[in-house]
Amino acid sequence: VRRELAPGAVHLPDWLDLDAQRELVRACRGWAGALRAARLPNGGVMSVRSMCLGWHWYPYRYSRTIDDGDGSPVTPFPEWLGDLGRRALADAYLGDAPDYRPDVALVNYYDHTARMGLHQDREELSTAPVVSLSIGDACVFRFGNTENRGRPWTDVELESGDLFVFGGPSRLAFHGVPRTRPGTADPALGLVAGRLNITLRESGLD
Ligand code: MD5
Ligand code: FE
Repeated sequence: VRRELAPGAVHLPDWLDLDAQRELVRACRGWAGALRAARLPNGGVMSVRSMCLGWHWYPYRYSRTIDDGDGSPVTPFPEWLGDLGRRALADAYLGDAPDYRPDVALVNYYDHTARMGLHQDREELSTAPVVSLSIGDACVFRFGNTENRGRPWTDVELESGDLFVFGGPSRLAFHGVPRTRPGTADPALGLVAGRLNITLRESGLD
């Protein structure tokens, strides 16, 4: 199945088979020590815990070192994730995909209380698509418009193994995760609880 929610916004449910999902859980487990709740400029703390590969993101910029933490270098972006991103784009855009060289992955972990408010992803200098992979508990994903945080939006259920690609006119759409669906993950994933989301991006930085 391939659903185009808006121009450039393509949902491929169940794109990753169970083995591929389990591999990603294993990889994320190796990186999990770097998960942290980012602090917002307004003093708030994000409920989603996240870590970065390639470039470090914190509200609202990229750096090469963990500038909102201990200052250590960011974990390198592995080549195999770039290959996965290129396969994702080719499938979502039916082969009509640009040369895609993602150099950032953001790993988001949602426990059963975590949410992500509506926002745009504007820190990247590249206009290339964002590839989003979901693993674990299902969630409600809110896909909004490009103008503001208000309506119209469309709520979509994202389940474990789903791929979503945001490119073209949808690249700067407001989006968020108003809730997850605790306990819906397949125990065979090896994820004890919660939801993982991995996004691949081209930073446009060097
Ligand atoms: C998540 N993560 O499920 C979401 C999925 C984030 C974030 O939003 O910034 O880490 S990524 C959804 C996304 C990315 C880029 C553009 C659009 C959606 N979009 O235009 O709707 O943790
Ligand atoms: Fe986002």
